[in-house]
Formats: sequence, structure tokens, C-alpha cells
Amino acid sequence: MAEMKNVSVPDIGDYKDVSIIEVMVKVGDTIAAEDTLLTLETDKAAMDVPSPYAGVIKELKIKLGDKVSQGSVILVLESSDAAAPKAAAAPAAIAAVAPAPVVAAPVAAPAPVIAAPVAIQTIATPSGKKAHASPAMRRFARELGVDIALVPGSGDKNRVTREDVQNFVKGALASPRASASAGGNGLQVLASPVIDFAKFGAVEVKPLSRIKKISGANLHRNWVTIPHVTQFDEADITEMEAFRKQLGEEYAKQAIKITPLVFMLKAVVKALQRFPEFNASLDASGENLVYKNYFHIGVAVDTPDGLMVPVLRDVDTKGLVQLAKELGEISAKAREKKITAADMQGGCFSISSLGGIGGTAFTPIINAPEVAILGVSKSCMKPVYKDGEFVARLMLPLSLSYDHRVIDGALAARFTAYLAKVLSDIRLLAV
Ligand code: CAO
Repeated sequence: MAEMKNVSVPDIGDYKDVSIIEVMVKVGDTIAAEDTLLTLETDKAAMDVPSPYAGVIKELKIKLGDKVSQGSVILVLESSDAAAPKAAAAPAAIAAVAPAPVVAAPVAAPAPVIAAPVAIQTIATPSGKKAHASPAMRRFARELGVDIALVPGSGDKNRVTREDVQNFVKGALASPRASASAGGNGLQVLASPVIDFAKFGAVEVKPLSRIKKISGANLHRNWVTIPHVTQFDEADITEMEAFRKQLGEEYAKQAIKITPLVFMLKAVVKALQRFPEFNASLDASGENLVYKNYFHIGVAVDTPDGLMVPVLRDVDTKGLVQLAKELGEISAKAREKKITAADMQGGCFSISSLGGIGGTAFTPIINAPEVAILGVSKSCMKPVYKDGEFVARLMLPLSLSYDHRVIDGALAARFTAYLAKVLSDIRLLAV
């Protein structure tokens, strides 16, 4: 017969006011006896709290980050089993990796045995590296066959969360070639040493922003799975700049800012039309190239929380002013955190412009599944030898990173040379 039961924190030894670092259940969940409800963490250890009963969760009395002690009520459960609670066996897998003493529950108390407190940074994993994760997450990773040491942690103090493990698996499934090579011939790199920086001076620890954690994982994957080469070139934009200024003055009244990037968008499309390999992606087998007959261009936008790459659609069909307007709108949207996942999908090629800031060249990371990305640095006046004399010209540095599996160096040099030609003579945009 169903019965409402309060489930409390059992005997957890001498620990008091212990932080809840994971909540594995929510209202409405049906759970079995011994299912993990939450994970607690002290300065030195993490431990799972399993359920003493099977049933349906009716109310949660705690939330992530709360501090609890023995006896704190965790949740109200409609028990499907009126019998005495089961004493949960100490999870063998955890004991196997961490032969720490089990914190035994008092014999008479209706409480399960808590999983052994596990010293967080001392668990060796199959890869030989150390993982910063709760016992429940290690078990979850093991169930999915994931070496937890390879999962980048996004939680507090870089702890690996359930979402991190799920994203890792999704990433591995989405990239069959990458995972095959990772398993086969060692994308496995040396573990980073765990360094106590406080030993050398005062430090402050701040978590990375959500955007940085997500973009960081993508950038890392793209960097290690795509053979990058960067081709550098320069475009003489003296004439283009004169026209841009003229156009800019005209549209400033309408609060439309015409920057060099707008011209880059049009010129890039022109180059993509001439060199279709750059407007393509490898398919999942890695053996076919998918050529796209549309021209959606991603633009890297620097926001206070990190890098975002919204996509401007059908750039081939739009004029300079329309693009300037859309660029202003989409970068404002990114900086106001209003960008959606859909706004960042479907790109064919990306541009990363640091021209408003400075620098002479850089090596942008390809935004997979695209096969190339154009980096743009700050233009500057330079002496250029022309018709038997040095003349002052405004030169724009271009840095094109490309996927060498798809594009050969000669083709990349042709692409940037053509791009430079179009930018030097923007009448070609109209041809
Ligand atoms: N050379 C010289 N000046 C340039 C230039 C260039 N290549 N590109 C832009 N400028 C000038 C603009 O004309 C503008 O000048 P005024 O203020 O005098 O009008 C100024 O620099 C600032 O431009 P902007 O940055 O506001 O506009 P944009 O269209 O060039 O770029 C955006 C828009 C959203 C791409 C940009 O703001 C941005 O976020 N850039 C950073 C992208 C980034 O982080 N890339 C790195 C990715 S890899 O980590």
C-alpha cells in the first residue's frame, strides 16, 4: 500500500553542513530503492545518498548548493513498498576505485549505507588521469563506457556534471571519425598536472562562463580533429575604404554602421562562388564532400561572456547596407544574450574579424563542419611598390585557416589572392 515518507540525510559520520553538489532526481520521478538521490561534498570527499525506499517523488525539500547534515529532510516520497527500508549495499564499483571506509548507517535507523566518501582528486581512471567528479558521476560515466578523465568538467571547481558526460557522449557520437581515431591511435594526451597555484601566491578562482565552457569544448575538438593550415595574404583596400567612408557618412543618419566587415562578407561570397570547395562540408563518412548552393556566413562576435558565431543568411542575395543592418542587429543580440541555437546553425564559412581591435595576423580555428575560416586583422597604411615607385596604400591582413583534408595549399593561396583582388577592386562585386 502506498504511503508518504520523508527521506532524510542518514548518518554521514562527523560531517555537518555539507554542500549538495548534485541532485539526481526531480518531482514526479519514479525511483527504486538505492537509487542515488543526491551527492554531498565536503572539503575532501564526495558521497552519494541513496534512497531507502522505492516510490514516486512528491516533493523536494532541498536544492543544489544547500547545506545539509544528518537528519535534514531531502524529499517526500510516495512509497510503493510499505515494507521496511532496504539497507543499500555499498556500491561495489565505487569501493573498487576508492577503498575508503564505508560510513556505516546506525543499525536501527531506516537509513541506507552511504556510498563511501571518495577523495575527489585521487581517483585513477582507465586513462591513467585524475577525474574531479562525484561517485554518482563516475558511476554514470562508467555505465556509458566513458573514461571520465577525458570529460571536461563545467561544474564548480571544474567538477564533471551529468550534462558534461552527456555532452561528451553526444560529441563522440556526432564525430565518428574523431572517436575512432581517439580510441585507436591516441588523441589521448598527457594529463595536465594538478597544480596548487596558491602555493606560489594569492589566487582567486572564478568559474568559466557557460558560453566559454561550450565554445571551449567545440574549439578543442575542432583544433585536434581538423588538420589546420593558415594562409596569410594582404588586400589593398585603399579604394574600398574611400567608398566605405562615403557610404558610412550617408547611412550614419539612419544609425547604420558600414564597417569593412560588410565588404568582407560580400567578397567572401564571391570567392566561395569561384572556389566551391570552400563552401562545402565533409559528410559523416569523411569520404564525400557536400557542396552547398546557399551562402550563409558565420561572424564571430566577441561578447562579455565569450565568443559566439551567429550566422547571416543568404549573403549572396543581400546588399551592403542590408548586411550592415543585419550585422548590427545580430551582434547586439549576441551581446544581449538573446541569440538562439537556430541563429548559430547552418553556416557555410565563418569570418573572425579582429580588425576593430588590432593585430597583424592570427590563426583562427575552423568552425566545423565548415572547412575554412577567414581571420581579418587591422588595416594599416604601408609603402607598396607600384609602377616603379613606393606609394602609401591601406593594406588589410587576411588569415585563412583551412582543413587540409579538403583543401590543398595551392587552392587556399588562389582563394586569398582572389579575395584580395575583389577587395582591391570592389567593382568586381557587381560582376
Ligand atoms: N581594420 C581597421 N579598422 C577596422 C577593421 C579593420 N579590419 N574592422 C573594423 N574596423 C573599425 C570599424 O570601422 C570601426 O571603426 P569606427 O568605430 O571608427 O567606425 C571599429 O573598427 C569597430 O568596428 P566593430 O568591431 O564595431 O565592427 P565590425 O563590423 O568590424 O565587427 C563584430 C563586428 C561583431 C565582428 C566585432 O565587434 C567583434 O565582435 N569582433 C571580434 C571577433 C572575435 O572575437 N574574433 C576572435 C575569434 S577567435 O577567438
